[in-house]
Amino acid sequence: MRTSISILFICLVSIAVTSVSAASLPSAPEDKSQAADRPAFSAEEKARLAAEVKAEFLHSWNAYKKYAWGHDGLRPLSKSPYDWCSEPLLITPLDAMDTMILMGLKEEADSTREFILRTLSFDKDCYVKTFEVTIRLLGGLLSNYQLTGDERLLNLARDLANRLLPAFKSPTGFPYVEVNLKTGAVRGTRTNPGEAGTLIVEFGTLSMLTGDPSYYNYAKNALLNLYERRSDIGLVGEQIDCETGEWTKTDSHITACIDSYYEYLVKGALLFSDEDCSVMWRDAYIALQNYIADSTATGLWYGHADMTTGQRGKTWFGALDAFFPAVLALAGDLKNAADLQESCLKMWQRHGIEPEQFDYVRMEAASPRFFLNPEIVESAYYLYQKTKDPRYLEMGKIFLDSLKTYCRTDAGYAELKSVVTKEKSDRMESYFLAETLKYFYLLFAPDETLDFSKVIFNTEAHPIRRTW
Ligand code: DMJ
Repeated sequence: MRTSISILFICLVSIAVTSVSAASLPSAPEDKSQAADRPAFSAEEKARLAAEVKAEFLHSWNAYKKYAWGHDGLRPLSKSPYDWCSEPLLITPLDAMDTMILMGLKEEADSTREFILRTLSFDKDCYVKTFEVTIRLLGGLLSNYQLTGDERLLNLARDLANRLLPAFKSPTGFPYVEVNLKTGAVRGTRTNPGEAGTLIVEFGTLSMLTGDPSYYNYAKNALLNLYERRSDIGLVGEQIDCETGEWTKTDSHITACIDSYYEYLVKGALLFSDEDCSVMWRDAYIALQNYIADSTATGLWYGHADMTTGQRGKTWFGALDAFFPAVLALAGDLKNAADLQESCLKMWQRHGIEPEQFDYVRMEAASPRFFLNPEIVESAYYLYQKTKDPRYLEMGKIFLDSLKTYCRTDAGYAELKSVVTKEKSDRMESYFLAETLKYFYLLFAPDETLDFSKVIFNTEAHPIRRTW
């Protein structure tokens, strides 16, 4: 057994720190890049692009209101709604609400909030994914509570979290994949680091806002237990059983099933000054640089390797993996963040839009679907905030133009079955409004729209302010 980090019961003392500090994270050398050599984007051009994004948000939101109001999401081709369970959980309105606030759509945000508070009850006999509901609904409630001061949102957040807590009652402390919101029954033992390790921003914030440390401790315990089960070379796999604690898939990478576990180590360290998260990130970062990072003739990528042997597996990277430049930038490694973002741009430009999975040796789509993902825009936004290099505004403009060209419909935006053929698929996920368009907007909008240095975004782009 490795040296264990003891579970620190958090001390809910109120400290007068309002900005999020990177002091506790190990940092790599910063690269100031060539920002000074690039032509600046004029304020007018930035304002024009921000207005364009806002118009696209309204186009998509109004389509949701017209064809799917009161439901979880919109099918833009059939102009019909979809729900996650037999009764709607208002996923799209709740996920999209803080984007409206940031875009200055106050009346729309206010009426959406009143509708949610009038309509939404979590007392539903319905199995939900612990991870998805945490990042979209709990994260959305907490950020909207902070943005509006409406205590009813915090009460709803607490009610939801209490209904999710039975998921954590596994022998390992890793949450079951699904939990029934009414009965507390759980199901799904095969979980992964992404789902088990992407909870501390939301549950930790709830602890800080309510004074009840139990939420933080459940999420932290899951992180510590993942760390305990890392391999001798410091990697985690992509599937683990929450009852036995055994790894059931040992492929290691930064894509789906692992991705945001790394993100929340960095964010947990920053948002809560949590030294354990800082240490766990430091060790993870070393292992990632040793075994997952891949410097090739086509650029810097992060591929696959076996968690036990470190042997290189697939040379695949994908749309979801494009969150990693943002994480590297947040953790202080601007050089690798910038290099990886250049690779992401190459992946995007190969087919005119990024695929779900991309073989970076063959430079071809390995899985050609596209789900309107935000990550590549998120990384452009973080890098722009950290460097002010207009290169990232240029990238954002390229991404926005492609999205409008290939995914826009007369009822919102549609996913693609294939980035090669550009055939559309009938779904617009709530994160398109919560994340993709929010990060586009923040990239182009004036810095005063949201002080980047004072918030930590959850993995669904809901900004959390450290008020404790
Ligand atoms: C979002 O729900 C979140 O960003 C999550 O962390 C990963 N997948 C989607 C968007 O691609």
